Amino acid sequence: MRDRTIGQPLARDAMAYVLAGGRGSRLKELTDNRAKPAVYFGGVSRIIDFALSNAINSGIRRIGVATQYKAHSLIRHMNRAWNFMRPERNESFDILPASQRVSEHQWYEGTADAVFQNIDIIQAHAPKYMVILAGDHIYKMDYELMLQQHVSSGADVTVGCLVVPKKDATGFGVMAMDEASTITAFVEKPADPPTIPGDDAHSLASMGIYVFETKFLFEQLQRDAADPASSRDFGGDIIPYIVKHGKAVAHRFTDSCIRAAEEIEEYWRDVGTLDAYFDANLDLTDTVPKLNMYDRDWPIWTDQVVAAPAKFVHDEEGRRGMAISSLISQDCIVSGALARRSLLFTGVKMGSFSSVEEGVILPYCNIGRGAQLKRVILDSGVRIPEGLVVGEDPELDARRFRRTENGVCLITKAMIDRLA
Ligand code: ADQ
Ligand code: ADP
Repeated sequence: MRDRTIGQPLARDAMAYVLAGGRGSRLKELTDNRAKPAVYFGGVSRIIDFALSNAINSGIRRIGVATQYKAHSLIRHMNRAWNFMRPERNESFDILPASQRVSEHQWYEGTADAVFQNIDIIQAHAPKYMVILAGDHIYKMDYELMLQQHVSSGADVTVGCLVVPKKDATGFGVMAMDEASTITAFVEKPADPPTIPGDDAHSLASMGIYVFETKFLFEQLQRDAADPASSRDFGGDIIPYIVKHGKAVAHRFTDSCIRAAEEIEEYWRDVGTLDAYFDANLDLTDTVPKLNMYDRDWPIWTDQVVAAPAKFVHDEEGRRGMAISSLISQDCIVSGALARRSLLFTGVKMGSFSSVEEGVILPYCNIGRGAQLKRVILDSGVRIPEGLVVGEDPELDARRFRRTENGVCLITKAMIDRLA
């Protein structure tokens, strides 16, 4: 819970800085033309909406987003969805593409460089604290709690962390801490991750989110920029240095922000692979999903297009249009067709006798008459030809589409063009 005795929320003195430049290459063709933070999620949102909504819901009113890889779709989305900040109230929203501001390097070299190159812009907003975030995770978190811990512990840096199975920890920064939560060791992406004392099966992993006092962060970035051996990365360079030479403190993630008692587990997902992405979307079709998207106290803000309501109609032969355990967005038309355990994003059309079972159908797809799709992800704008069957013949599917270990098929426009 928030500590009310501290007085004025610290979030009002903070700037959130979202790192949104990574590709997310394990999402394969889904990130051929857009960065991972721009990938659609949960029927109406994009992945980056979660970090940005957390910032806004935490009370942070100054936000910067560093973009790099294939940023067009991401920038277009943020311009549409996130342009409500008011400079006259000391609010700001800056989109910061790599633009050779302090050096001849065309790109941000690493995550720390993506902040370093924009120091002058941050300084103009004069925040006391910087909350560095990643733009590619699905979770709800109150950053005010992390700011409060940062101030009361007197840390140089506070690192958000969570417990993960040891076998998954190789992809994270892994840390050890003492009883006062001071981080005593930090290794970035270790081949053999150290485990939590007394629990061989789990490790304490960095979420890649950090709180600094701005002045201290700038000193560290300048020191790091002068070090020719550095890769200019928070996880690889800045955090390990502070753990050794200063005071780094761990903040345990709780999605305690306004959780109903019956919500069972802490929810944080990386959705970095197609299977993880598919599962996290499908989870939302459960009767009581682990991630509550209907929480009016912690809304996930996004772009809302001007569109007609979703519509379910009988077709000309009298067959009903139906959706069961599914999320159907605006502007969808389900005509004499069936969607089961599926998500239809904005503007999806399903023709007569077609069916989708366990489908993640991104915006403006068109599913032709009689098509039968099982366990699919359709990229935005895909037109499924009449009568196409997917999910019955694994070998055929694997030849035509990208089929994952768990038997999920990703289908893109280019793959459909190759069928013709
Ligand atoms: P990774 O997620 O592997 O590890 P990285 O690939 O650097 O780290 O991405 C971090 C964030 O920065 C992502 O949101 C990405 O989109 C963005 N990003 C990457 N390169 C960028 C660039 N050049 N410019 C702008 N943005 C960029 C990190 C930490 C680990 C931690 C995990 C948790 O290094 O210690 O455990 O995050 O997921
Ligand atoms: P991304 O899917 O990453 O945004 P796309 O080029 O696939 O990139 O998306 C096209 C965008 O154009 C969609 O986000 C949507 O807003 C819009 N769009 C596509 N098709 C239609 C359509 N039929 N009607 C209205 N808007 C559309």
